[in-house]
Amino acid sequence: MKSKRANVNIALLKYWGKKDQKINLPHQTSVSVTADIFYTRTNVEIDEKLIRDKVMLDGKELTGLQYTRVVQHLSTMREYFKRKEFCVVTSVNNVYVRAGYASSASSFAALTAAYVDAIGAKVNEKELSQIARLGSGSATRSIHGGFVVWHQGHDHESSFAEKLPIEWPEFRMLFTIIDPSVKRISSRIGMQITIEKAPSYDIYVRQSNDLVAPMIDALMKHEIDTVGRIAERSAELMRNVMLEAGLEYHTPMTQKVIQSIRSIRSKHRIPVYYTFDAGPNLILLTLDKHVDQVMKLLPDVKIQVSGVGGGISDADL
Ligand code: 2P0
Repeated sequence: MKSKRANVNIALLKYWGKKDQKINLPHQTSVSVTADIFYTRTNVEIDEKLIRDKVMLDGKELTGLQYTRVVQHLSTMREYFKRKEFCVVTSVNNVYVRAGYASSASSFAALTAAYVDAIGAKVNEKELSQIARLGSGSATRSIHGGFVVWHQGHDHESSFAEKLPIEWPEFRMLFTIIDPSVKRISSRIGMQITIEKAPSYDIYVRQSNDLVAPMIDALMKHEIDTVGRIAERSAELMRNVMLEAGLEYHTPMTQKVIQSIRSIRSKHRIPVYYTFDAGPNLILLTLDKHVDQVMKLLPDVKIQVSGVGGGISDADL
């Protein structure tokens, strides 16, 4: 069965908060790198005989909240393209779903691309990223490969992702599996709680947006130390407002591994940095030539190494 493949992406500058929940309009511009090891493949078949959508995920028919979220995005796309027919969605994930790795990014990017393909609409990548955003914010960035900026914009038209003109094949992401259990509070809910409860949320937004130009500049120059330092700052700024709102996604083990990363950097002079999403697992940022040494220095941490991945592509399912 033919399908569309979308890879997960890791935000080097984080998106954490919506100005408009209906269209996932973010409070900040974010920058990401697309990973090549975790991805979703999705097929969509339009079926005029169906009276409701059918969604198969990893061999099981979806029900409940997950089903509702997929159907909401399908309904949004039907409205957008002025279509009526229901469809069968078949999707396979090879992502640590809901462990804090952005499975919704690859899922909604693949679903968007597969639906557009199924109805035969002619849509360019910019528009595809706008439509993917309506399903899940981070999905807007997974349309593209490489290093990507999601311009926050001020409405549907101006909020889209764009691939940056950066080739950096030596860049590596090391996905640690510190705690693979399902996270307690989804990002969607966590963001809302943060906006409502964190007193310094507005300051956070300004500090976050101030990092965009320096991050893009450092990526352009392949300066791993600057990229790593800014990525850590972005993640820690996000964590500070989460904590202000009473949200803690880290475990003691997360903090212990962060200390190890800092010590590897200072003692061994290895450029390795960390980032994290709304979960306990860290993603380490380094270069190809340092991967073996980093893994040797973290013998107790389960790690999966990823290079830089491509954008939406055709794949067999
Ligand atoms: C990011 N995260 O920039 C941030 C950092 C998690 C922490 O985007 O509600 O699943 O679907 O727009 O995209 C995860 O949030 O949230 C996310 P919705 P999403 O990668």
